[in-house]
Amino acid sequence: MRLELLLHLLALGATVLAAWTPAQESDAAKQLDVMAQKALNATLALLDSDVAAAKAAGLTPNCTREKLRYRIEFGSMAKEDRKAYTSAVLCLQSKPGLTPKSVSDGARSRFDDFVVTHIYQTPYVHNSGTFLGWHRWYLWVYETALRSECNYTGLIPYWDWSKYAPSPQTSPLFNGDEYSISGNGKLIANHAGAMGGFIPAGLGGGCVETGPFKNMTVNLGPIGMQPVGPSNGLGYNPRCLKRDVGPTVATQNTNYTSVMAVMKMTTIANFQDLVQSGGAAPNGPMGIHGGGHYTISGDPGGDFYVSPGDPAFYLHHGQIDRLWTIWQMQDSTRQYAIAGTNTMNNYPPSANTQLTDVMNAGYAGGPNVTVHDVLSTVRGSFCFVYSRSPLS
Ligand SMILES: *[C@@H]1O[C@H](CO)[C@@H](O)[C@H](O)[C@H]1NC(C)=O
Ligand SMILES: *[C@@H]1O[C@H](CO)[C@@H](O)[C@H](O)[C@H]1NC(C)=O
Ligand SMILES: *[C@@H]1O[C@H](CO)[C@@H](O)[C@H](O)[C@H]1NC(C)=O
Ligand SMILES: *[C@@H]1O[C@H](CO)[C@@H](O)[C@H](O)[C@H]1NC(C)=O
Ligand SMILES: *[C@@H]1O[C@H](CO)[C@@H](O)[C@H](O)[C@H]1NC(C)=O
Ligand SMILES: *[C@@H]1O[C@H](CO)[C@@H](O)[C@H](O)[C@H]1NC(C)=O
Ligand SMILES: [Cu+2]
Repeated sequence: MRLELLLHLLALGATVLAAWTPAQESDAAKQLDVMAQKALNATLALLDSDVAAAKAAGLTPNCTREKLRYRIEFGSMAKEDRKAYTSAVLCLQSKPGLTPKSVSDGARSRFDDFVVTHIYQTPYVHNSGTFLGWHRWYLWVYETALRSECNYTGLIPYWDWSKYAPSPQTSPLFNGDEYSISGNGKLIANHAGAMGGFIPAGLGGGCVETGPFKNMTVNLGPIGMQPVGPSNGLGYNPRCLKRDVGPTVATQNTNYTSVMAVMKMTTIANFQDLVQSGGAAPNGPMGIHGGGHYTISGDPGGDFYVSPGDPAFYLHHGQIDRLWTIWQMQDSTRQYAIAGTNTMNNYPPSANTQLTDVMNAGYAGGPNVTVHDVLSTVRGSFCFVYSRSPLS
């Protein structure tokens, strides 16, 4: 995919971007808030009608207003709640994994089970018809593991990239205090950015030495970066967590203007394409998805396959999922809309994704689910909505 991204960047290189001012940023932020409010209202209305229909049929509804839970923006969570979240992730990293040695002999923990699953499924769940749905399911299985195996009582938080785009390294996520998800990597002077310098460098590049994950060992990979780890990246390769957080990628690819350009798409095909790549101006060539990933960068954060090995992954994908939810709830025809095929960029050529196609999260856990099962956050196994703060 490295070559594909390169070709994509070259194709878009000639695109002349308009000069966007901070005023446009605040306009875009307001538009997004209105969309989010509309989505929340529509979700609650859907929930109410489902509950009424279940009761009328003599059934017990799975999700109700009383059971509904909120995934909250990380910086808006109380400090002790942020700490409870990272403590639960550390717990998952300390528990023995379920992945057989034959599947990955490098996995060492329950946390690593998730990394292995992502490695195996990468060619099917990116630039494909299951990108959004599979990652929603994967996050939910992770959240469920934190709750059922590590006594976590909250939900996974999300990272509102745009809010912190001018300075992600000092945001509540990456400032390195005990309530963060650990700080930036140690600054390496004159280091190159990701993809051999193709991606602009951030303000770190070295090992993470502050915050809850400062002692964390990364066991798997690399795969999408050089040098590839033993057993094609599935072997044991203990090393420090590296990050290269900085404002360059964030301001150019994940600001409110970039996000709103995506949110204005009217078909699921255009929406998921623009999330994952430039597609059209004014969004940057790597898309808001690549933008969040390359704002973290480093190892394994900048690795297409192994990126869930950085705990920041799950907050980034929480925001992707949140934006999809908001987009879905603007119009009832979007709820069950899917597009795309079952392989990355349809290579090798594959069938169109169907609502009845089955997905799973491998040894990370959870049952098999259909694509249809994951298209509403208040149906099936789910009962959550995204919210800026604990109160709204
Ligand atoms: C959402 O619902 C609230 C409360 O019913 C209402 O005040 C608000 O105008 C609605 N917002 C949108 C964008 O529909
Ligand atoms: C979770 O709580 C139960 C009951 O209090 C306790 O037995 C168990 O050790 C806790 N597990 C973890 C991982 O803290
Ligand atoms: C990191 O490991 C050192 C040495 O084992 C220990 O003293 C320290 O408390 C650990 N820090 C964190 C944040 O876990
Ligand atoms: C926001 O991102 C767009 C690309 O999506 C870029 O052209 C613009 O300069 C950015 N705005 C700010 C204020 O950084
Ligand atoms: C999921 O389906 C596969 C076949 O596609 C099967 O091998 C596996 O056992 C199923 N897993 C669960 C948890 O039901
Ligand atoms: C509750 O969820 C289960 C599993 O997803 C499903 O089979 C069942 O139909 C749901 N019940 C209602 C009332 O929606
Ligand atoms: Cu992924």
